Amino acid sequence: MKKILVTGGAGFIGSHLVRLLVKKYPDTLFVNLDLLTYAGNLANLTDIQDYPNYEFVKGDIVDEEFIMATFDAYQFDGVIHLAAESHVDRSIASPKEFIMTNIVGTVNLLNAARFYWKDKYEGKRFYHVSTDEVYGSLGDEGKFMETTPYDPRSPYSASKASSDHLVRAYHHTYGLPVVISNCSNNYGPNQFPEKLIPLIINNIRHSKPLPVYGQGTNIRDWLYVEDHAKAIDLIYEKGVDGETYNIGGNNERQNIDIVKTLCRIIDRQLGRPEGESEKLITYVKDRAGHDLRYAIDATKIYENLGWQPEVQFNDGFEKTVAWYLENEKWLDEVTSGNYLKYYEKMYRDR
Ligand code: NAD
Ligand code: TDX
Repeated sequence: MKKILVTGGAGFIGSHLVRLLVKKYPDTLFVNLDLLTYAGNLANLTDIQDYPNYEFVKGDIVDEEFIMATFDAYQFDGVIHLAAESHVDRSIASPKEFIMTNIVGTVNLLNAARFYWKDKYEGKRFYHVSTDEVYGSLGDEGKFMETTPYDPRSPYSASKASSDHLVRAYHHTYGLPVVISNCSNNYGPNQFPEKLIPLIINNIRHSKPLPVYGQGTNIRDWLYVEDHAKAIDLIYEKGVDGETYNIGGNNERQNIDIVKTLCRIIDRQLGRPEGESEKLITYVKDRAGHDLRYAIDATKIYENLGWQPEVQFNDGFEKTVAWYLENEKWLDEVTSGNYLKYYEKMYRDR
């Protein structure tokens, strides 16, 4: 049986990807290796936990011995690497964990793949799931292409840029068969409510202030998470070794428009008077080094592999809001305990 290691499969994107892969490829074993940090949650995967081609292993990619032992035990044919510290604000407050997990953790996985594949790379593949933030910040014009020079500006994006470079270096130096994708902002169910969209939904639900950084005019290119998972599957199956693919939603929005749209949809879905939630919008101190605009040119993946987003933004947004409102238990569980401390620390003096 073919065996694929997915790291970070209990997180937001990872859980959508693991679900897709486990259901689509019943003859392949998918091993989900995840440390279950604050962002990892096995409740995201209850529907597939008993599938015969799925296993969960709890562990830390920074722990070299553990990674080598896991490769030794399973003899993986491929790796899809998503495990990461993923929140920009946390990277500003505390960069070191980002260096450890995103850089050292990635190197541990690369070394293990190299060691166990012993230069016999037929049928093997190492896939690094990365971000458009490695390209830096755009002005009013232009989009990120695969050829755009790297210009990371936060500790998070610098750590992801660094791991991208290391993945490419292992390809050029040792011939490791790698692919990389750089994706824009994802939204959808199961996203931890430190990120803009679920945080705003949760605050509207509790009629708490809605913190908008700066003027709210920064722009992100939003993609529904299941479209990202489908792109990862396609790149893993059909991408060319050594290549990078940009993935994006062709769907640029200012943050303030995202927040106002959420207010409107939630007021309607909860039967609140129109305009009620918009009163909660509060402009707060800007994020340090806040990138102005991200936008992806996804021509390469469209022309070479035939991928394009399937979910329209309006439909994806309605579905996303409905999911959080229907899954209050999930939201309540992840927003209790340490989350309250995190929120207090990040937003108290803003
Ligand atoms: P997430 O924070 O929701 O999940 C990260 C997962 O990694 C969690 O399950 C966590 O427990 C696990 N993890 C963290 N440290 C670990 C460690 N040391 N060892 C093992 N597991 C560990 O992140 P996400 O939003 O699902 O992002 C997944 C990947 O996609 C990341 O690499 C991120 O950089 C990239 N990405 C995210 C977005 C986005 O919009 N969220 C966009 C582009 C790329
Ligand atoms: O409370 C908030 N208020 C606010 O105005 C938060 C949490 C965010 N924002 C702004 C900052 C950004 O301009 O909203 C925008 C989106 O912020 P995040 O959800 O934190 O995402 P971003 O910083 O754009 O990074 C995301 O996309 C790329 C993911 O977190 C990364 O993991 C991914 O690589």
